[in-house]
Amino acid sequence: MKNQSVLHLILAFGMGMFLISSAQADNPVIQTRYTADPAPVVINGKVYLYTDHDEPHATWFVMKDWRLYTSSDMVNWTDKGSPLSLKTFKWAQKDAWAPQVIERHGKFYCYAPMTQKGVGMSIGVAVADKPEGPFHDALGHALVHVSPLDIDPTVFIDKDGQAYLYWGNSQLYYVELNKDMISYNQHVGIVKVPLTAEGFGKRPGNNPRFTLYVEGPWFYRRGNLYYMVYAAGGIPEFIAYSTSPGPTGPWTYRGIIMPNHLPQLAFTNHPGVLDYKGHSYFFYHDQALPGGSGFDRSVCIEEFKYNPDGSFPTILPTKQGPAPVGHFNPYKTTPAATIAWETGIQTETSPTVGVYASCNQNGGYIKVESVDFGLQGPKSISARVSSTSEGTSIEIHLDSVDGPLAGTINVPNTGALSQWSAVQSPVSGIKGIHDVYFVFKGVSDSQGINFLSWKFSK
Ligand code: FUB
Repeated sequence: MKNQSVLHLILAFGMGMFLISSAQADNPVIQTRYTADPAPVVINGKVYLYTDHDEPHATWFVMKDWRLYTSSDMVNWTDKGSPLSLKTFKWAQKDAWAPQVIERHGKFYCYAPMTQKGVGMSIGVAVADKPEGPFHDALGHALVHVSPLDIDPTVFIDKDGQAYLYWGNSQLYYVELNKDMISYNQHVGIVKVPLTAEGFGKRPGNNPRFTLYVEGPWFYRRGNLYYMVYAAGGIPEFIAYSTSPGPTGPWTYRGIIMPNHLPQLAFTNHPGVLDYKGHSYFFYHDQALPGGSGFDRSVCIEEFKYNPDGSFPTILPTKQGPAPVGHFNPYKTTPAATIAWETGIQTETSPTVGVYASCNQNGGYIKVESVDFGLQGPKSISARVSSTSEGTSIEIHLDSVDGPLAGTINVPNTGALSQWSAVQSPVSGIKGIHDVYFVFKGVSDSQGINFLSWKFSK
């Protein structure tokens, strides 16, 4: 009897932990794919999160394309597909590694490292008219190549208009980009930053890599202070930073931001830092998704506050990630590939309609967080769906996957998965702010639902 009570207690505690963690599980922020090396940027009031992408079941960095996700609240991320890939660069062989994108004069420049046939890692630049792409190779050859470890470009335009591109593994280089953003000042040339103990921290012992700097630099300015945040180590990497009064140094080592001893972290890490809607965010990657590893990583986000002197606090990885900064508007057409958390969902890209969500797992769901329906709630939902089976549906639940049922979208057999149908269903009992769960029912391996978009109406 006593043993049974203890068992019940353990089970109850375990379930409680499960419910708490599943209700808060918003890191990693992208679950439909393995993503790494986050490069966030604010464009027209929205966060554009560029990432690279680890192929599943990888035992090395197998990376073929770059991905884009957008958000206006830091919790719901819309999959915008792949704006560029190795195919964008004719001279690229493999290794679509850490990118960064910046806007100048209405054009968008993506700096990205990749292995150049017969040469080694080199950094290319692609340009687009829109942040979603398509990007095309601006040069037809690499922008910079100075060493076999030319990776991890970070780009920044200073207040005086001068743009800088820093990069490098085990060495840190920079060039001063010209205003065209696709060439650099040849008089200054490629500058190798002196890696001193004062600037980048000294490794213990007589390590041939003298300083802590490894890779993944993230360069920006805050007030009058320039920051270089980077992966440091050895392995596993931690995230450290240095600051400088000017864009090209001298640098002063300022310490560790994210330590490396936590099991959910991968053996690499890679920072991105962003201010958005009055909050500061730290982007990094871990290996916490199911099947995750050092070669199957996932982008995560933490909110933080700078100390009053501009220094970083220690930032530890969390499962819950940042709180939403603003509420989601359900009365506009929303791509179904807008996800705070999901189970059993894939996102795919169609050349005709763009990115859509699909589900073949009965009970699979998409959670959209902190949706503001207002005091007068909606009466209906319209959606674009496709299916080749009978009897499938998408249930709308509030606040948890088995929370109150607000409506059901019955999905018709549209004849082909590429054949989309607009459907409308009544909803009831919704007002105020809720997490919305789209729960897929009646689906199986052989009968799935494709879900393109949704919109509630009053
Ligand atoms: O993703 C490939 C490499 O791993 C990146 O370029 C490094 O920053 C490390 O994250």
